[in-house]
Amino acid sequence: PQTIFRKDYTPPSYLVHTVELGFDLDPARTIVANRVTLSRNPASKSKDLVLHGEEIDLVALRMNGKTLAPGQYVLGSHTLTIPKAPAEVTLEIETLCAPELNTTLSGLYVSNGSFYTQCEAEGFRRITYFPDRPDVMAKYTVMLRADKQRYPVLLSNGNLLEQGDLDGGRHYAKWEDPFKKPSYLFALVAARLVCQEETYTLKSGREVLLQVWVEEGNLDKTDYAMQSLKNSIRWDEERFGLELDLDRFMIVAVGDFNMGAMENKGLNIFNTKFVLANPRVATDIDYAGIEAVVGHEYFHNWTGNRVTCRDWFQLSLKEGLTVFRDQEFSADMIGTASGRAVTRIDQVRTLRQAQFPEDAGPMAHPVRPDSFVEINNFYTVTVYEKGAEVVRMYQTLLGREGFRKGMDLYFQRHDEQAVQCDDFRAAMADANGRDLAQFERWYSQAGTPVVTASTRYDAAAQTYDITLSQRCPDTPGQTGKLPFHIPVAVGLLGADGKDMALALDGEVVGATTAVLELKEAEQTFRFTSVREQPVPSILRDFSAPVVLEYPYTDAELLHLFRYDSDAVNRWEAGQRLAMARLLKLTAAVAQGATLALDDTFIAAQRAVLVDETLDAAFRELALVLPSETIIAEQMEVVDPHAIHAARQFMRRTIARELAPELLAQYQANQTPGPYSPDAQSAGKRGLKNLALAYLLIDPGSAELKLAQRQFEQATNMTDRAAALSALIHSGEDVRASLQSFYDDFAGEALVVDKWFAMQGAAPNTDVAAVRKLMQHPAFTLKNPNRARSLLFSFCNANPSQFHAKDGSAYDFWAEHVIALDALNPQVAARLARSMDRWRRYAPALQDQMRAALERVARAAPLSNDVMEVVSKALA
Ligand code: HT7
Ligand code: ZN
Repeated sequence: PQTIFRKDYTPPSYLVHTVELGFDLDPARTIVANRVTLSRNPASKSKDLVLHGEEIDLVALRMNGKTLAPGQYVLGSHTLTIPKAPAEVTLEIETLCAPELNTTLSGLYVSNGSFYTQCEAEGFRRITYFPDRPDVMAKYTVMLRADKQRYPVLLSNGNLLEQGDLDGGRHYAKWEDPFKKPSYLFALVAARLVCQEETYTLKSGREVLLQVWVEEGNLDKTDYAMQSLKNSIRWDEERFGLELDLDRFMIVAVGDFNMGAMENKGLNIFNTKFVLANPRVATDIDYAGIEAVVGHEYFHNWTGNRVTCRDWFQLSLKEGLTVFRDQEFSADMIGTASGRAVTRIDQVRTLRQAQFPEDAGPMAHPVRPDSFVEINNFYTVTVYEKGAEVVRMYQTLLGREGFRKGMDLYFQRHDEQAVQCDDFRAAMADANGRDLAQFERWYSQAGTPVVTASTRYDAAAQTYDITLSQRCPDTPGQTGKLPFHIPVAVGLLGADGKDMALALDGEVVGATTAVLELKEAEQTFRFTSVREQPVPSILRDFSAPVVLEYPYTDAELLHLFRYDSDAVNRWEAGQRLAMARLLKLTAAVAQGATLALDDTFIAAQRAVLVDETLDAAFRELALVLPSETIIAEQMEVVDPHAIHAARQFMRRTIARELAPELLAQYQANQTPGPYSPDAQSAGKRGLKNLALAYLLIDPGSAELKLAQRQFEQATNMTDRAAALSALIHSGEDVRASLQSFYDDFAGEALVVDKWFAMQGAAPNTDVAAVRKLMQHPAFTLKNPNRARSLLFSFCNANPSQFHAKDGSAYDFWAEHVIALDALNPQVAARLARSMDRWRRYAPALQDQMRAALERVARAAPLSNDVMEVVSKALA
């Protein structure tokens, strides 16, 4: 396969002005007529007009009114080229495709008998021949024709111009999008759907129509998505002064979808998982996900659609920025400072769980990658989540107002343009009169920087020096990294636990947190007028996506865990206390030594658990131990079985020592009355269900009864699923409960996904049990949500079974990467990533993992998607 390099970018040879698309929709044989006007791009040297096309049959091709003979164009396997085309061109292209055979879910496909599209990144070329690249922006008009009975709803981007009946039981709808857009934002839906709709008044007084389209039977699950959409519209007006630019905004839910959702202009298409919710079927986490994803796709309307990417290497320009915006939106929706902190802690956990490992593995890449084989492999936690951290650092460095000025300038300069990450950085710098040249390295250098701190208190001079140094590990293709520009937020705690007033080199800071700007390999910062030896709280609010090394003593960590006013670092102190012990326990398991946990740690956990001044949500987070994946990242040689045993020992000890307090919290955090997904109630349920999970680690009959009662009497899915999960993890025979859960929810696909996922992730589910579950009539590899629910949860969330010593789960993985690849390469390539960290495992496991990777690499045919992942893993 061919590698594409960022440095090889050349402007398109032709620019497109208008696109008129006509669809005669038929599952087996859809005819697409495409009339497109283009002119030669003065910025290009080439006169060859190159169009992309894949898996489509060319039926007719006319240029400026004349049919082109085969000698006048070159039809390659993925391109159609018209050499030396005239300066002004009108092309008329007719093609055929077979949506019902399209299992890749890219391009035009059929899901549950209806038509949907997915064009990002390169799906439009599976619909028609076109210069399918994001820097070609054009105005689209779309005519849809289809059988009226089977497809009563015909939707596309923008505004509905007209609709009516045709002969033969068919009907049509004509849509026009008033804005220029790249082809990846094109969408159509032809389906049997119903909608919840509302007229909404923007701050300017303009009225817009909002619609949420779902399959019949799901109209009782659209309220939260609609409310989230309205909240998103209002938030973007208030926080960024950005107004919805269309008269109509539609969300459509589809059951077969490769990712979370897609921001097509005016016609967002969503995975049902991020639309459908009512208390019976959706958990608190589902509700939070819906709010975040609805916000995310809506915010793309400006960050992504109005201003888009010049090329796919710039993906984080829209994705990092839009994730940051959705994170801020969710935090603002909670409203309280402690609620914001809880959302921030969740973001840090995601980074450590998924992004740090990616940044240290064979697929490591900069936020703005330099090369790729398959762009779909680069919709990654690095581009999204680390990209969001990079955007957040602008706000940390420039303040909220400075950040807003930068955003305003960005839109002023680049509206309706396709631009680069550098343009965003320039807007931030220019709007604030700042030099952000060094900040560029966050986009160009992969790897997680390590910041090491050391401190020195001089009692006589009343100074406190913090020396920060930085280094960044080598990553594939990148060695010898240069220093980053890192904002390090620092506070100093006194012996009374209070924040000290801060002065830096004699200058009063005016806040109890100072943002130190680390730009050199090593720098010392001097706090003055420091009257006592402080405990430093470094990297407050996780001010940069780095690993912080500081030789904290237990006493210092306990102090921070008890007092830090920065909730993120308060939580972090608890995680450090736990991690140090988990690593020792893991070593002890491996050596067969006796395991023990100190009373100090238990006492600290107890203190947080019962501290009623803290939000329940924070207490829950503080009590969740670092995951097995995060522990593994701390080890030179990973022994998944020792990690599992050590963590289980710690959980069991906490459960035993804190049993009365856990039971009391279980009872105190009940949420009687009608279900509400608000943060406070969700936090209480979270803490209560964490307590339940602990109580069920070594359950007696009383605990089992408690869980069984919650399972049977729950009035919402959060509590029901939590009870079932606790029962599964208890190791008791829960077949009857599993069956009754399935029987109750067999008609709810998203709940059946949960049912598979819970079993896939349970430490007593081995590969044989997974194979058996795959025989269940409800299981299919064809539906990505279902495949993810069982296979991904087993391969990614069940490390002690996935790394079974006989290697049987690795064989299972190889078999299913290959099987999935034949259906859906994007989903297969995601599963292939489960082996990324294989070189860190003990030799016996490594050998078997390599063999499994080689088996996949040898398989033929193999998609570019999977080939890129496994060959980079083996390189
Ligand atoms: N921008 C969207 C990306 C997306 C996507 C990419 C590749 C293949 C399928 C896809 N579905 C959606 C989603 C987003 O970030 O908003
Ligand atoms: Zn996005």
